[in-house]
Amino acid sequence: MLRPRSTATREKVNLDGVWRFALDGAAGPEPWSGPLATRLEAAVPASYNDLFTDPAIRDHVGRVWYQRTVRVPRGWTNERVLLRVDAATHEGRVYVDGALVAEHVGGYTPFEADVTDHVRAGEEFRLTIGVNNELTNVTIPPGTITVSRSGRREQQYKHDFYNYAGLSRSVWLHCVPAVHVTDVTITTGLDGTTGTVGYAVETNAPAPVRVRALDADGAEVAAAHGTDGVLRIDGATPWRPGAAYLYDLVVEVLDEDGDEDGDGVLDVYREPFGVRTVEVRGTEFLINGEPFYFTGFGKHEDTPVRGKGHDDAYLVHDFQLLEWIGANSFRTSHYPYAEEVLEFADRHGIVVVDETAAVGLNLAVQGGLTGRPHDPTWAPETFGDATRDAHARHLRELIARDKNHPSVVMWCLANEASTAEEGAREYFEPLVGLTRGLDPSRPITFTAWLGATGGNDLVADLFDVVTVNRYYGWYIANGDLETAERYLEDDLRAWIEKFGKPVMMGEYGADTLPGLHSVWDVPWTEEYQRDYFEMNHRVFDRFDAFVGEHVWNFADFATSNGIHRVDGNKKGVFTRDRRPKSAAHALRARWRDLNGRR
Ligand code: GCB
Repeated sequence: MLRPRSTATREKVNLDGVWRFALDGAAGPEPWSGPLATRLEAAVPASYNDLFTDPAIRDHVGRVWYQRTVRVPRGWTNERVLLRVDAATHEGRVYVDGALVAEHVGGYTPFEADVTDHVRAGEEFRLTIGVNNELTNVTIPPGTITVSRSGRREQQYKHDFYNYAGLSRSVWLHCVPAVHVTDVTITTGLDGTTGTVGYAVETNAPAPVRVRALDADGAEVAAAHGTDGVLRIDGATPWRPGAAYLYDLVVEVLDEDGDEDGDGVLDVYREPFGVRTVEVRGTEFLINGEPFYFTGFGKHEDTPVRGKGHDDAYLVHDFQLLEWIGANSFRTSHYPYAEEVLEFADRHGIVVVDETAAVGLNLAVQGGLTGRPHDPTWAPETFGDATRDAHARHLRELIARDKNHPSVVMWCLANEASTAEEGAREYFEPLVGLTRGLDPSRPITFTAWLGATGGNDLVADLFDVVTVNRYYGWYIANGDLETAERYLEDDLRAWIEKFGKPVMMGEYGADTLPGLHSVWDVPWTEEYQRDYFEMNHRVFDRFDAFVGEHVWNFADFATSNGIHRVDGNKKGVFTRDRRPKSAAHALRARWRDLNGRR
C-alpha cells in the first residue's frame, strides 16, 4: 500500500493530536452517531494504556473510541479523498459521521478508505474510530480471552511484551486525482556498475505511464514509458549498509496524448529506492555480492507513557544509539514497525529484518515450563486453517507495505512458533510459498525457539537463513556460563551441520538491573550480562557459517504482569529511558571492531 505523499497532484493533512476518547459502553450504544459523550482525551499517535491513571482503561479488554472533527481542505473539490490509518491495534472501525467506511483486522499494518462520497471540500465531518485490542486464536498475534473468578474479562497471550493498543501511529486525510497510481513495485539489481531497476506500476484506470529515476541531487538518470519495465542506471551508486544512497522513482500518469503538449500529467507519485542486491549463497548472506555479518538487536516499539506510539524523538535517538554502539541492523521483533522507522533506516543505511506479528504460535512453551502435557499447537481448535489464513493476510499486507525499502533485506515469518511439533510443516509450507511468490527478491527466515533444535525442527529447510533464539546462561544453566557455553556450541553446531545454511542468533540476552554489581557470576548484575555476551561471542566466532548476532533486547520494555518479570523485561542493553548498562560498552568495542574489519 502506497504511503500518502505530497506531490504536484496530491496533498495530505495529518490528523495527529488530541482526540476525544472513551471506553466502549461508556459512550452510548452508537458512539459514532454524535459527539462522543466523554471528558477524556487521548493523544494520537500513542497507545492509550499508560496515558490514564484509571486501571479500568489500562486493563480494558475490548473496544475503545476515538473521535475528532476534520475539515476537508476547500481546494479538494475534484479530488478523491482518502482516509488512512497507519495502525489501529488490533482491529479498527472507521466512521465518517454516521457511515462505516472501513474495517480492518491486524494492529501493525495500515488501511485506508475512499471517503469522497461522504465528505465535501471545505466542510467539516466527524471522524470516529473504534479500536479493539482483543486477541484470539484467529488473530495475529494470537491470544485467548478468559473470565476470572471475580468476573473480569482478561486477555491472555503467549508473548511477554505488554498488549499496548490504540491509534499508535498517524492518521491521515489525503487526496489523489481521479486517475491515479495505486501501486508501485521496485526491484533492483547490479550488473557490473550498472544498476537495474525493475518497476511495475498499477493505476486505478488504464492510462499512459511515464517513469523517471532521479539521483540524490534530483538529476534524471533514466526514464521510460509504460507500466512495467527495467531502467538502467549507468555508474549507479549502490545502497550499502552504513552508506545509504537513495534514488527517487517519479511515476507519472499521463493524459491520452501522453503529455505531448507538456500539460497532461494527471498524477505524480514519488517512491524512494536504493539500488542493492540481497542473496544467500551457501552459508553466506550477501548484500551487493559482499558477505554481511549482522550486528544489532531485536527491538520493540516501546517507550514510557506512549507505549507503542510512534515518536520521532525516540526514532532519532534510537538510531543514534545504534550507530554509537556499532549496530548495523535490527529485527522488527515482534511486529512490523511504523513506516517512519523503515524510511529512517533506508536513509541511514541500517539493515532491517522485517518480522510479522506472528509471535506466540506455540503451546509447547507452556508444556516445557510446567512439565504438563500441552494442547497441540497445530490443530483446528488451536491454530488451524483460519489462523493460517489470518497469517497469510498479514504477510500480504506487510509485503505490500514494505516491499520497496532497501533497508529490508529479509522477511521473518514468525517468532518462536512451535516448529518441532507435528503439523508445523503443513502450517508453514504454504506461507513460505506465498512469501516467495509475493517477493522472490528477498531471503526468508523464522526464529527457532529453544525446543526446536537442529535434530527435531521440521521447517528450517524451507527457509534461507536459520535464526535461533537461545538463552543458555539465562533460562538454562542460569549463573553457570561454563555449562552454558557447551550447550550453546553443541546446539549451533547441530543446526549448521544439518542444514548447511547461514545461521544467525536472533535473540540472546540476560535480565540486568542497572547498578547491581558483583565480582562473581551473579545473574541480574551488570557484569553477568557482559560476561554472558562474551561467552556467546566466543562460541559464535568458532563457526564460519555464522552470519550475525542480534542481542535481546535493545532496551528494557514493558511486559504484562507476571512472576517472571519485575517492572518489565530487563534484558535491554539500554534502560527503557535509553541509558547504557555496562554491557553496552563491551558490545560497542566488539561491534565497532567487527564492522571495521568486515
Ligand atoms: C523470547 C521471546 C521474546 C522474549 C524473550 C525473553 O524467546 O522471543 O519475546 O521477550 O524470550 O526475554 O524471555
